[in-house]
Amino acid sequence: MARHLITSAIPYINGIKHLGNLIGSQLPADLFARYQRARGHEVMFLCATDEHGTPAELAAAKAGKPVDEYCREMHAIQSEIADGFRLSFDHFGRSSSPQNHRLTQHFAGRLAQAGLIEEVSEKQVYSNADGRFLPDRYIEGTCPNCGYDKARGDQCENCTIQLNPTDLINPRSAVSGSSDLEVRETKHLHLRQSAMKDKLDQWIDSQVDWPVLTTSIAKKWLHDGDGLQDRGITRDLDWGIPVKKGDQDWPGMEDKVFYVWFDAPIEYIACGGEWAEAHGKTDADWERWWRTDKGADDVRYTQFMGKDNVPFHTLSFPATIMGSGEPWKLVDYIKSFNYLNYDGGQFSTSQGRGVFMDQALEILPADYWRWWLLSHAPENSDSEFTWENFQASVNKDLADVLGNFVSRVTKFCRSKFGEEVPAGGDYGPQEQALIDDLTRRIRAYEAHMDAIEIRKAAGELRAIWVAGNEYLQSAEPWAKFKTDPDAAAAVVRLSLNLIRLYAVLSQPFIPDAAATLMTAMNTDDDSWPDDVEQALSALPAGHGFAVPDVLFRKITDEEREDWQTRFSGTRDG
Ligand code: B3M
Ligand code: ZN
Repeated sequence: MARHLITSAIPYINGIKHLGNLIGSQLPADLFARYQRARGHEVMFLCATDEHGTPAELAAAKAGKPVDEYCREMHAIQSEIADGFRLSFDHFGRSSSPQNHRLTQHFAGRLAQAGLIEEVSEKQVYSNADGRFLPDRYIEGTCPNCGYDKARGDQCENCTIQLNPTDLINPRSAVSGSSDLEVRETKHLHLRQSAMKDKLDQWIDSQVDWPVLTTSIAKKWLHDGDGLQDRGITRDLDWGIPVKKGDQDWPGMEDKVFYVWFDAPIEYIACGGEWAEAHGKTDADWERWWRTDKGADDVRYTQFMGKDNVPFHTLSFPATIMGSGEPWKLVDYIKSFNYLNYDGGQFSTSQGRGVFMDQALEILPADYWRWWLLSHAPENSDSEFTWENFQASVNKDLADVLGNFVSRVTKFCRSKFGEEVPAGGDYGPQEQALIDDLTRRIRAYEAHMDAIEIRKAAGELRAIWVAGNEYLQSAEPWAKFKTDPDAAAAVVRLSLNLIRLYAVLSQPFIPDAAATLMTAMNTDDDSWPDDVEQALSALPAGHGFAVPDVLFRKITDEEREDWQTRFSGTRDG
């Protein structure tokens, strides 16, 4: 039994995520976690909400709520939606947890001891009226480029030009509106990533099996321009993890918090501690996943994320871990994704464009979305969601192929033999050919799943469903029944067993349908088909079953048009 530690990029707290976010990390991570569990391996699957930084503060202000209350509520909402999509996290934590506060401060202390943190004096805008330094995006003014009067200190949203706060004409505080601003000196902490450049470079080079998307992004950041830059890891915000060295105060850092991207990946580890606390476990129980001196040396750690998150996971976070000089588990494999586009444009949270996770579940059950998203995962290039394609895939793959097979077999059996697996007849050459074909295909499916080649795995699973349909079509139990009922019984017995096999193989993709099939087949034998012939006799003659309700319904043209219109604009808030 192998041990798999799996993390998904942790979604920002500011609002409900769209389907592009879902397929960019959480859903593929769930597929992999479910698959490894189904193969009998031990899995620790962790995710959390990313609760710090300006987006959280701004979203809370917009909602008119204190930021801690806003985060608590949004965490509960995101957690419920994750359940709705059947994301099988062992724990869905929060980056604002006490565990993450302690661990983030601990790492900062270790990095400081190792000489990897530098205090840098910077000039920054201070607001007298607010009594605080303002982060760049908390300063508003007129854009020097296009004249837009609500440009932010980091960027003008109107013409997209990158700005410095001092570029703005008539700058004012976005917090209070006050224009009583001045530039003052203040100290910030920088993580000396440049000092670790060679070590990181070697480490990336040793990852021979990583996807090109992952390594090419890391290499670009290591070598392009002036190479790997040191990174500011502190911010002037109220909400966040106070800057300390372990449990010691850090002189000069009293009003500052850590930068969100410093503490967010550390939450992967802290989440293990939250899991232990939530389940009445000990520190040793989570440390055996995360510390190579405490049992994690035989753990395989896989991370899932969108491509924009790759630099932080290939460089900054490993720099934090390596720099600490402590035996924390480093990632073994990073699976990264391109973007999913929406109907001729981009999904956008800020513009409310596309389909959001809560809306998706309002119109169709999770499995419909899971199947489409996973079978169209943006692995090798960006991919696009269109309603036509969604309708076609669901109707064909799920309803016509899988659903139809289940319905035909169970109904035919009920009408001719009753609701139990029929006895009589032996498997002949046609059955043997099917078993051989399925054996080859299942081995290929496993190989794709092990390699996290999601589209290929989905394609193979679809082919496995098709093989059953083709077998049934050519074995013709309905014709055989008239002349040789025993031969028909053998076909039906094999086909009912195929339904159980399909449930086991399909569970990582479509868990609810798989559960429905297992219940209908009246079995909890979910053992993996290492031996296909054996797997196809798991349900013996005389074993009772029930005809399930329609497994997948078809999406009608009216529905498709209706949804197309409903989701063509933008969502408010
Ligand atoms: N919250 C960005 C994102 O959701 C960020 C990921 C953090 S992973 C440590 O895409
Ligand atoms: Zn502008």
